[in-house]
Amino acid sequence: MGRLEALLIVGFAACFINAAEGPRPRGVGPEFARFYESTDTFSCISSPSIQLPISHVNDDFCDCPDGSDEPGTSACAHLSSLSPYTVGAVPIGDVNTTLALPGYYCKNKGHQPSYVPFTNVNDGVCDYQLCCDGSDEWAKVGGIKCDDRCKEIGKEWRKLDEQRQKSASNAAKRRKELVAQAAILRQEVEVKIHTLETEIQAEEIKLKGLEANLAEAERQQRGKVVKRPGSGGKLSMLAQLARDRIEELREALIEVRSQRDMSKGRIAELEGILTTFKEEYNPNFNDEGVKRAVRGWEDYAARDKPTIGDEAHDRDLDEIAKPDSETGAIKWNEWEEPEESDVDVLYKIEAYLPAPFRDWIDKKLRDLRVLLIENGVLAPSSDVGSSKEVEEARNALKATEDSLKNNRNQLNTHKEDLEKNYGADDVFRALKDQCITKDSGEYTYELCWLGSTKQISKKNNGRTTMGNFVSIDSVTVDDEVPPDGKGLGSGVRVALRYENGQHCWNGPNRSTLVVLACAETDELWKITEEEKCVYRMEVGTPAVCEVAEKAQTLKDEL
Ligand code: MAN
Repeated sequence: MGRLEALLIVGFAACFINAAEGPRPRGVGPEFARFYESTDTFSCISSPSIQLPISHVNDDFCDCPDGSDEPGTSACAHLSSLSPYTVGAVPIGDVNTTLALPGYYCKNKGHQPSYVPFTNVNDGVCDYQLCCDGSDEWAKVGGIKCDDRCKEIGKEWRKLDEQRQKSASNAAKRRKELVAQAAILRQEVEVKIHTLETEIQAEEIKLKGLEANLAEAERQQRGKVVKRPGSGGKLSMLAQLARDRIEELREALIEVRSQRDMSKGRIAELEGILTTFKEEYNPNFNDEGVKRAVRGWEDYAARDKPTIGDEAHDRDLDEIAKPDSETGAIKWNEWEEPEESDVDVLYKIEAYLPAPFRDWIDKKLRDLRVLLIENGVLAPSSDVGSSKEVEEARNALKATEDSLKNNRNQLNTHKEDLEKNYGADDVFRALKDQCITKDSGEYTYELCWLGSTKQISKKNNGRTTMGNFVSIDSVTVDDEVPPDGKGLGSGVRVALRYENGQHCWNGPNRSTLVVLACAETDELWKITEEEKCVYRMEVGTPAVCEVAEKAQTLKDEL
């Protein structure tokens, strides 16, 4: 709208005062009313030394360097950073030329009051979004008439606002639950650390004992008299020898019997052949060799035949060939004495001593032998390490060492975990490893909290890692929030960085920036591939609700 034209329309009348709101000129919000109280002069807000007659307020001519004399017109709109003709923020000497007012104040009765940029005042367009009462077009430039729609807009807004508030309160409640869950999980880690520390302490003490045990067992082993493994006293040795010998004979008997049976069969076969031969040969044929053979056979057949293995004899042999363990003929175990001590072998004096004294002597003699070996007087036993005691001591030590190592590793892992950044109030601890998904195009996208992001092909189910969680960060965004509220809005937002995903052909390793905004439930709203293999996920979650509020408050304070 032309400046002169506006001047004509506005005239002095533009200075109309809204009686219901108290005496303040058009376009002035209540928080600035005090600057406009005088009825004769007006002092520019940022430069009070510049004083104007009251008639200059809203006369559609920009007098004050900060535009404060034109709260209800667009005369000073050129000072706004939104204006293409901005001269604002350009200091003229000491004078501040930044707009002193946030905009044109729309009272919006029945809805929320708000400020409209000065550039929008009397521009011939109804700005119902900010000025539902239509007062921004009070001059009716070009015949435009903006009806007051605050009643309906306010009603709709209140309905939505109620939903928003309900949703925000649910989200805040959910966040509280997450924080409480996270606190329990943290406590569990702390308890684990405490338990592990106690276990480790006990194991360290135990280890020292076991090391000493092993050293002593090895020391004793070095001092042992070397004996044939398994040997005991003389009687025991004799029993062992007899047992072995009998076993040898038993096996030989079975073998001889089997050979006898075979020979018996062959003799019967041969006798059958010769019997037939004698019956069938031709005596008229004068063959001296044949006649001699027949005579020999007749002599053989006439002799008393020895009995080779009649049934009774065979039964006896069967009995004899049975092992002692089966027949119980000799109970060898009863003849085998427990292993004798080294002292038994060295000296037999203990046989005459009472048991406790004998043990004492035994120990002393062992110690003496060890001492002699350690001082090079006696040669050590060559089979150190083979005794049951050493083996057991070594196994016990190894088991405790392994357990200690494992416990120390676990302790470190838990301690590191407590140091990790899980976001404000540790909240992401409660979400860790949970995943959410969204279908988009040819893929299903997956976000696992503090885990990885993935692209899953709908065609072949192939999974491509788009990044592994690295850090919690924050980014500044400036997005419109869609009517369903599933958008980032504007301000500082918590962001999770996922890097080092699968390598992209002819490109970088895949990475994802996950930007979070407050929502009632965890939901993947939008996935974009900003550059080749560089992804961005916009995600709603209650986990950041208070954080969003805090960030916003901080921003406002700044
Ligand atoms: C796959 C997907 C895409 C990516 C290309 C790069 O098709 O991971 O997101 O752009 O590989 O070759």
